[in-house]
Amino acid sequence: MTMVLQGDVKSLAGGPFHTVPMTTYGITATQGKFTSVSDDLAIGATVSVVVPAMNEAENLPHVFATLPRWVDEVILVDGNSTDDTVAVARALRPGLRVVNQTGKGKGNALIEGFAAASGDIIVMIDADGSTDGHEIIRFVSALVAGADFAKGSRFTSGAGSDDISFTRSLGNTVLTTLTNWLYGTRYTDLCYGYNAFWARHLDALALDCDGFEIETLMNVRAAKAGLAIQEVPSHERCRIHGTSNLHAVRDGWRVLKTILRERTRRITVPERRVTATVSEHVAA
Ligand SMILES: Nc1nc2c(ncn2[C@@H]2O[C@H](COP(=O)(O)OP(=O)(O)OP(=O)(O)O)[C@@H](O)[C@H]2O)c(=O)[nH]1
Ligand SMILES: [Mg+2]
Repeated sequence: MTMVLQGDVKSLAGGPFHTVPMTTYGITATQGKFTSVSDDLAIGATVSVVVPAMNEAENLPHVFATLPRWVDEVILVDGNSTDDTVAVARALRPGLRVVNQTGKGKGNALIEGFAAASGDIIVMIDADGSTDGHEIIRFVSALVAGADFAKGSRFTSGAGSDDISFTRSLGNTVLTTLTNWLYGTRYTDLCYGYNAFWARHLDALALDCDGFEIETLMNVRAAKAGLAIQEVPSHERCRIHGTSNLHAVRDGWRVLKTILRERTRRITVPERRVTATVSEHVAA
């Protein structure tokens, strides 16, 4: 049986359609087009994948190979790479959209990529091979089933990490616990770069930071905005080639400051606009 969500919900196999009003699920219709995303699920929402990348040319063949074919749009946000990141990405993925990041940092890259995305659902994954595109279905399923924000976790049932060190794990646990205490959340993982959300919530998230604290900011703002958040089990792999851009102490400090500052900070909703250059590439 194939379930069709984000549109009317229909049973497709073995008989007449049973249509359930979309409002039952608290979602609105997009258009009459449905995409089959698995043997059991078809969705009416479009999906954009935003990939921040800085010198990841060697990893992109692996990363792009894991992306499901039903993804509508892939946006690579290039952080002024000095290797062949953009050329490799374009060769691998006809129709790829490239955003040339105007600022610095992963946070800035994601914000500019999100602003350029046209999908109903936005998924963020890393370009170093640590996040597996095959898991996108889990995030999308959580969203079409009713979540506003699907948050990857390496520390929930069925999840894991091949990569996290003892020090990072300890730091993440402390920061996650502090966040849960201050914001009444029940997160099992705070600093993980695999999330997905409905694009319509971008204004509520009002993202405005530059660095690796972006994931924390998203998690905290989603809670402050009262979004329905669902954790999704994810298995983090090791970066395949190259070295991490994250510095545990410097970036941990930025995360801590973000958690504390957000307690008293009112969110000002910025105008949603594309500030970076976007170039389309269609294969000949
Ligand atoms: N465009 C852009 N991408 C960035 C920037 N900094 C990091 N990234 C990308 O963001 C993703 C995550 O960065 P990593 O350096 O792997 O950091 P991390 O995954 O948090 O840390 P590790 O677990 O050690 O790999 C990768 O795809 C990077 O290429 C940046 O300034 N600009
Ligand atoms: Mg990484």
